[in-house]
Amino acid sequence: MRSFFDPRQLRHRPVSELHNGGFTAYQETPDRAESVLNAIGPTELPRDCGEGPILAVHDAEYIEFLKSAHALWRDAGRDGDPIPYAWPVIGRRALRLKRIDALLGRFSFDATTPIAEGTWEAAYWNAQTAIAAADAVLGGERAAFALCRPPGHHAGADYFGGYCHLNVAAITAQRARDAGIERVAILDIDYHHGNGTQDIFWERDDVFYASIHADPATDYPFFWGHADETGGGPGEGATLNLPLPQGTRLPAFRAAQAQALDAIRAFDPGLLVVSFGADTFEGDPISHFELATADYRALAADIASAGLPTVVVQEGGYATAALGANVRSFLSGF
Ligand code: OKP
Ligand code: ZN
Repeated sequence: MRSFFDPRQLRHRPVSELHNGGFTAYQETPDRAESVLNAIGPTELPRDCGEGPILAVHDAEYIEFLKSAHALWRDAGRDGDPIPYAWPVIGRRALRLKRIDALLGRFSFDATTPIAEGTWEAAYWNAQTAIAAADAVLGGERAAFALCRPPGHHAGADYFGGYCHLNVAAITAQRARDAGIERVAILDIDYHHGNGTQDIFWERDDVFYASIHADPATDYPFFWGHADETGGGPGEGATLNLPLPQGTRLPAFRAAQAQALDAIRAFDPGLLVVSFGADTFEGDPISHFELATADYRALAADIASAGLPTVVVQEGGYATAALGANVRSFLSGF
């Protein structure tokens, strides 16, 4: 399978994250990508398609913020990396304040995701990697893999969080729409619900979003991904959430995925985007499903049997040493 990656994606290197009331080493490391690269062999560099396909999904003011946030933080005299800590929650006016602290709160939904010096450059090339995989499939490949890192599915049109800045799955889906594919489906099988992807396509009937994830009653991101969230307005019915309990193993996961694939087949998309997270792995340090390395091949084979042109984008997976083998197992199912 053609696979894409750009080494500039490694330049996002926050030092620490707020976790369980203290600062711990940042989990979403560049080593994750190295683990995958070592396991899957050579990848292709993306070409530079510019900001157009990013702005087709994300708000221009948000993109300007991402580019400038780290420098504004330094200008304010701060060490370390910017982390939001104050938000304009319900009832507050959407003020266009200039202060970096206010901007951080305006354009985020949580405090887990610092913006390091190289974050914009990494996020930009991360998006180009996804676009290159999309273009390969739009050009006739049966399937392609984008080794995206950082992940993307928690990022909304105008917010970051959950280790994500640019929503690579959404950018991929929109790329296909703009190339003339009338209906696109996204299957999100990361351990966590992809709140950003859901929000971006919530009111749209041309992009179907199906997600299998840990029940948000017990797991991050808590406020999205419940089974009764099915889309709004013209998008009613084009969002499908299948939360599963902690401890889920292959049989239950596979059954949920079969249900999602049935709904996707009924939607009759011209292209499928898979948000693939390997944080469903039994050895994952921040998650609580029990999938084994060999299980990923079986899940991918079920997806491949849907017979759709498919772009796989990497999302989570934090058991770094095993991540490469898990991704290789998944890709082998195609
Ligand atoms: C990104 B992806 C903080 C727990 C939440 C953020 C998880 C982000 C997961 N103590 N941390 O893999 O969906
Ligand atoms: Zn995840």
